[in-house]
Amino acid sequence: MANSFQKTLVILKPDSIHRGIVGEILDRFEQKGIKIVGAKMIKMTDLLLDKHYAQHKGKHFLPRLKKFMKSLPVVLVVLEGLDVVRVVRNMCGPTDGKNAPPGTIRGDYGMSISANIIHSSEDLKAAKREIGIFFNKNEIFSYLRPDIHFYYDDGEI
Ligand code: 3AN
Repeated sequence: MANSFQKTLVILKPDSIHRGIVGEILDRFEQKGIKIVGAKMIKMTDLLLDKHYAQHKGKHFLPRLKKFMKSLPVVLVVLEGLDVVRVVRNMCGPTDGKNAPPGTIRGDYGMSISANIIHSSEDLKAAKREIGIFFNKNEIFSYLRPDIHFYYDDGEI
């Protein structure tokens, strides 16, 4: 596999669980040719959220966001693909569902800035950091999807 294949973290937030759209959202990634290489459901804790949202420390919305993120379990998924950090960010859309274009996950499913369905890592550095918060190395898998050749150009894989 080429070195430019990356991993990113998505978190399906409590509103995804409440609304029963976890499967639909994961289906979008699979249909795009992105591989699921790690997955688990957990209940968030203050410790995990303080690490994950370290860059938002002191922001006015953080206490409410943390309360929301602890309100139900979340589903954590590690995705793998070529340039996948950027591709997944684009698929999720801008933070506020009201401004997110149709066709993006936030644009298609939500109207909120705080309950906005899904988190995805902002860049490669964040992806590595965030995956390390939630996953041990032995919880991330390497396998071949036999259909992968249909999704990429020659020479990319
Ligand atoms: P994104 O998830 O689009 O990268 P960030 O990293 O700026 O957005 O914010 C992290 C999370 O904090 C968002 N997903 C959203 O749930 C929440 N958030 C961000 N800005 C606001 C805001 N102004 N009001 C309420 N919640 C916010």
